[in-house]
Amino acid sequence: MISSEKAIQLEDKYGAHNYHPLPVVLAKGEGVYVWDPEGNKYFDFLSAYSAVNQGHCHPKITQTLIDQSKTLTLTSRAFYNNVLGEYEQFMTDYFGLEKVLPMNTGAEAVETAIKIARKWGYEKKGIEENEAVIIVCEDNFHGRTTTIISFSNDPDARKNFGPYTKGFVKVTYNDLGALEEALEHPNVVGFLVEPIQGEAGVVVPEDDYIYRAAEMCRSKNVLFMADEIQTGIARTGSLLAICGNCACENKCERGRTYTKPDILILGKALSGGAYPVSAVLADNEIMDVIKPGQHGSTYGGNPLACKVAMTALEVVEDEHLAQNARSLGELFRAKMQEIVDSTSLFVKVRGRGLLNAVIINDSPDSDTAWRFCLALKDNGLLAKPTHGNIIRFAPPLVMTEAQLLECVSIIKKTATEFEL
Ligand code: IF1
Repeated sequence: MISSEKAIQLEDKYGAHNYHPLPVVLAKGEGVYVWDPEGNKYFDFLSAYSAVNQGHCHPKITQTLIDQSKTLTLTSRAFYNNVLGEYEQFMTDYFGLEKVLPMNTGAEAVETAIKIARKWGYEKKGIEENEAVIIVCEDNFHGRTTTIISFSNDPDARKNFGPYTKGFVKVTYNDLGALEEALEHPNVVGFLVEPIQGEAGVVVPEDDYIYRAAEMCRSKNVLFMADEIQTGIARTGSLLAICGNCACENKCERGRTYTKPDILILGKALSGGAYPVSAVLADNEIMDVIKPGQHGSTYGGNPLACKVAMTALEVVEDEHLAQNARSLGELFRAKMQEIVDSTSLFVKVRGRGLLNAVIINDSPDSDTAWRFCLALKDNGLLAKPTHGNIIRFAPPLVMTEAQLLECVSIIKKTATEFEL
């Protein structure tokens, strides 16, 4: 096996420099752990940006991948395959919407949702051609395609990638007044929102924000479009973050604060990290605006993806990952709060379920969060700064309480030793 040093050199020399990784090379993963080529073991506190909620190389998911890869992997949608229909039934049952459109990556699913919303706007709402508007939030992150970065306000994501796609207006996140005002515009077809803003630094809105935003959209005949790519699949302590505080797992009773989205966007942990799988769900009334030839993807809906996703979702249910994320999340924030109170390094811990962040007591332009992550790595825990002085903590949801407490002591030890 090549050394860490060699692996880093090769990426540096032959790969585009579109990332700035922490200097650690991962060669193996199992559950909540990853190993480098030299055999050092780490707790993974990023979970591939919340794609491996089910843990690294989950044996059931891996087995499904192996079995189906020996049977049939890709047919294209020029023909039917014997898994897609079963998967579509499974998905619509699981998430409670009538139809699903399968894609591969998160950004593709967001693009799909945008296309569906616009088409619905023209064909069902009677908006004049090319005039549809979608409301998005300041500091959103929905992916990297040309259209999606057109409505980003992150200069790195946008600058010199223009000309930009039109038809988006931005409102302040977690501000119902701003949304209400934007909804007055007669050409609005949808409101696209992250139930918790991930990339912005795990920004958790007011408890009733999502619920009320969806109600406001409904009253204006505007589609409520939930991007649950990062927050979904049990990450925040319920199957979907829009389940709010209801006590569901998967067979959810749809508690009082559950918000039914008009368009639900999923990706990442839909496959448990084994394969790129994304999906858009909506009821017939909305999904049926898409007709043959109007949207698709070579790999979307392939039998390998469908089988992997079904197993990945079964694992979420069988292993009670939403419940585990919920209870471990509460424990994590309580323990981290003690560290926040007893050291000067952190200002705040926030999050929901196992999607959490700590804010470092330094300017957003400082490299303190980066240096702290390097120190954490040296102590056996991998996390990554999001925006300057914020560190996201998002371990796989298969973590045990004992493992979580071990991680908290690593963070505490690192914080105590750390020189600002
Ligand atoms: C990268 C963050 C996570 C997402 C939401 C769509 C997508 C994402 C809410 C697109 C992707 C990623 C991609 C990753 C960094 C990352 C991220 F730091 F930006 F916020 F997860 F924490 N909607 N999120 O979070 O999905 O096309 O990537 O499959 O390296 O850019 P994708």
